[in-house]
Amino acid sequence: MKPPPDRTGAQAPTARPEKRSRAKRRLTGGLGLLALTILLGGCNVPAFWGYKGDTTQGHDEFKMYAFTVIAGIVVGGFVTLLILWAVIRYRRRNDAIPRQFQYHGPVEVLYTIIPVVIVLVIFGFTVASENNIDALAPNPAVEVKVTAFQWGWEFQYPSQNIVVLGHTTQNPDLVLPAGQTAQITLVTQDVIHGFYVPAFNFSRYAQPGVTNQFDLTPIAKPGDYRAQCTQLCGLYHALMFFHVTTLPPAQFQAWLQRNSGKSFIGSSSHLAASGTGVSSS
Ligand SMILES: [Cu+2]
Repeated sequence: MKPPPDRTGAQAPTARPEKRSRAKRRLTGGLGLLALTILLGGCNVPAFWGYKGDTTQGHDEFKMYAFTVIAGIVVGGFVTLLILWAVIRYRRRNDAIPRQFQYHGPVEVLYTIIPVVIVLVIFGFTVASENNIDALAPNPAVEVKVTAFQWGWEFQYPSQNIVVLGHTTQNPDLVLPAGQTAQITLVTQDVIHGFYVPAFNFSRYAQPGVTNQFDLTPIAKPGDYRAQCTQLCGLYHALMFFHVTTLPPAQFQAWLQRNSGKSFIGSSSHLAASGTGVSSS
């Protein structure tokens, strides 16, 4: 179909190219400023209502989350600017019909390529983050076998032959060294359970027939964290709590030595004996 004649082209004012280049400069300057703000602010990324996580692995997850939110803000902001620009720049000024056309090849190629590039970049960062989070240290400070069952948890320290067991109303403690890496081997005795420490920003399934291994490197500041099963696993799922207690490395080693070969049920009599002042359950 033949396009209707261009009725606006004849009166293009001479000042327009200059105006356009000024607008372009402003847009480029604005985008540059935005990028600079993000780059400079990179040292202290805002939380965006997310957990930063009290482990190295949790921090990595948080960084990925923050990066994705920032990417969303940049893309959303840019699209909003483009919409506003189009609305204002091409608003109806008179009854003249603007130039009519159906296709704009370069723009269509651009708005296909840019989202694909954005998705690929986010994918790349996701893979890198996952690899960091799932990486297993060759020499962890301690190894713990965690067994989930209906309805409780067993924490076993194979090298020291220590067992901490807890179920329903007797919440057990998972004792870890603060600032050092613990390697967890997670299994289930029956159905699917979820190993979840909210403040660690970390969760893993305990699946029948699957052995999950991961590292947790808590922050150097000792702490006491509430944790729970996140998979509806039967009648007393709601009682499947446990605690994670992180001790300074020297105190942790003392705890290991003192309790070597011992078994505990439920709360932290073994911790109270260590004089850490940590209480649980
Ligand atoms: Cu469970």
